[in-house]
Amino acid sequence: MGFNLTFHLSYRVRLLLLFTLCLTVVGWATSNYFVDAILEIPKATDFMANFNKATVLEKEETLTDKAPVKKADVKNCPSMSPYLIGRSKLVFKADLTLEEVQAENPRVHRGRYHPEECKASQRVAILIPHRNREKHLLYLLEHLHPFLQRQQMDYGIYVIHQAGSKKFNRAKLLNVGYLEALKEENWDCFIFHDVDLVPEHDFNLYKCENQPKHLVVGRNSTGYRLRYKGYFGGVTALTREQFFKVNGFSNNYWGWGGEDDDLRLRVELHRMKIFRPAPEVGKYTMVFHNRDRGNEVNIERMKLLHQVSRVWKTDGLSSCSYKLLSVEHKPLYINITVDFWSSP
Ligand code: UDH
Ligand code: MN
Repeated sequence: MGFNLTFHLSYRVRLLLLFTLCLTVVGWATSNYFVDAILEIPKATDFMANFNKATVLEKEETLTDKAPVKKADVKNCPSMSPYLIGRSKLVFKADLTLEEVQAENPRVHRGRYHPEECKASQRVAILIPHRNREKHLLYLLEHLHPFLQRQQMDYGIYVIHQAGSKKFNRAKLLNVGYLEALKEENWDCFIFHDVDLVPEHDFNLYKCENQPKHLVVGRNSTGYRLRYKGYFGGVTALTREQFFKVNGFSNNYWGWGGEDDDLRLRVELHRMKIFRPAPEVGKYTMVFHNRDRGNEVNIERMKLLHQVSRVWKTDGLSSCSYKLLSVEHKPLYINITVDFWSSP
């Protein structure tokens, strides 16, 4: 009986041990499966994950800013830079070279600059859609670098170049600029900037507000008047979050016109209001040009504008596909070249 009981007990204990072992193995296998699954999600939605990380980082930064811990000796830049000079008469020299502009801007490296004397409140990416406008780009770089430095901005200039000679797509290039620029820096603010518009007044601050901003109140070619009520083209400033919220620009405007109105509609659909500087401050000179080949008026634009409220969620940053051909860090700007016609 004694022997029988011991045998019986040890049999039960062995059974229990075996059962526990099985449970451990199953538990370990499933936990590995779930960890793998979790690791897969960011791979699939790389951009979303990066964006969320960026947002979280910003929140943490704000918190640490408020904490009594002193991070560095560098003070925040004043709300009004002491270097501003107001309106200037712009001169465009016919024989200007890139080397001259480089020599004038020794403190710009790889397209970026930040003030040494203070910490700027925002990191600002200037995005310029471009094809076949080298002279305009040269004039813009010549004026924009000293202008932004007088404003004590922490900035980077990105030129997004469309490869090939098929229809131009300004809006899609700007979406690419946003996505690619965020891969190398957590920019707070984006300035979407035509290559031929040069700001005349340095009180026109190249930073973002709590509402999307339209900086071109008037340009020389239109008698410095707003082109039409609701015009939202030329140069605009949206924070990383404002632009993300509206899913960026539509990718479907090929040729000239409509994409800026589409962005305005997206902004209004999200109950945001457009902010503009005073007319005296929002003055630009447009370097003269004719209509480019490959950028003919888009006759589809009215049709597209009627469907914004239906399609904004699926047409924009979330669906912007392109083939990245190169990212070159030149001294005065970062050149991104993309192809829209071959698969990514
Ligand atoms: N862009 C290029 N290359 C092109 C077309 C457009 O770089 O081939 C970019 C550039 O940044 C330009 C922006 O897209 O500033 C907007 O295009 P645009 O300057 O052609 O548009 P805008 O409304 O002029 O200024 C339209 C043609 C006006 C003809 C006027 C004739 N007097
Ligand atoms: Mn133009």
